[in-house]
Amino acid sequence: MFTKAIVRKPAHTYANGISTSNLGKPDLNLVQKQHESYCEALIKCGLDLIILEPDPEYPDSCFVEDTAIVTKDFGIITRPGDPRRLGEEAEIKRVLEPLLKLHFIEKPGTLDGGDIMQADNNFYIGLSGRTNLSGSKQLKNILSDYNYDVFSIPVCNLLHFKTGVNYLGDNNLIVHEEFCSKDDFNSYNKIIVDTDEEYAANSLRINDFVIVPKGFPKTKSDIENLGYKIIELEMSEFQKMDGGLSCLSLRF
Ligand code: CIR
Repeated sequence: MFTKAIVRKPAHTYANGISTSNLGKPDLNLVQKQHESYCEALIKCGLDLIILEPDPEYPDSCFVEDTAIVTKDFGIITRPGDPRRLGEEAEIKRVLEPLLKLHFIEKPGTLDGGDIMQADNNFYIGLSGRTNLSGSKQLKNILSDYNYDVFSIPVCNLLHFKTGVNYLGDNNLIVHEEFCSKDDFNSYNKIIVDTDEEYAANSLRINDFVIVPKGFPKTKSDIENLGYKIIELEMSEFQKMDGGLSCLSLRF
């Protein structure tokens, strides 16, 4: 059960962030509205929000998930893998320090929270363009000390591991085709997203709900058929900057 989340409002420099999509420039008014709806959805899921003010120096800083890994007992402050995002983690450290015992990923390690997926007692680390071997080894050492089982998985064609795979709980795993034949995931009930619904692989379970991006009816109904209550959110302005539902919060 999650009780809290950290979110950060999009800055007026948001459109200058990193993007590989060819979906056009984001609309600032709309991104702010979509962020407000996202916050309302988290509240509906039962979370108390810590809402951070925007930081125009870091256009990508609303994607707080990349700056930390949090559990109920401890947090790990990351070292974001794109140099343009290095430094975003300082504010998250400041906020988490009074709440949780903290560990840190150190140089030469790089690691983005978007590459880290927890599934009950297992943690999966995606080795992507953002998360390197040193970052992965450091994280593995920290998590092993807390008795988690830790696995690393190469990420070839996606920005982050969780762009393509997310654990819904109850042994249900939602997967992009890049990961669907991985032996590592054989023990899970896999919901494979269609190629034309890839973005919906980043759907987000929070307590009694699964938040699904709007516009992906097949994935939505597959998740609904598993018995989950659904909240649909318009994510167009985040998708333009390669961001998804999980990226916008740190839940614990
Ligand atoms: C970036 O490229 O870092 C941002 N524009 C998007 C980050 C999305 N974060 C995530 O998937 N965890």
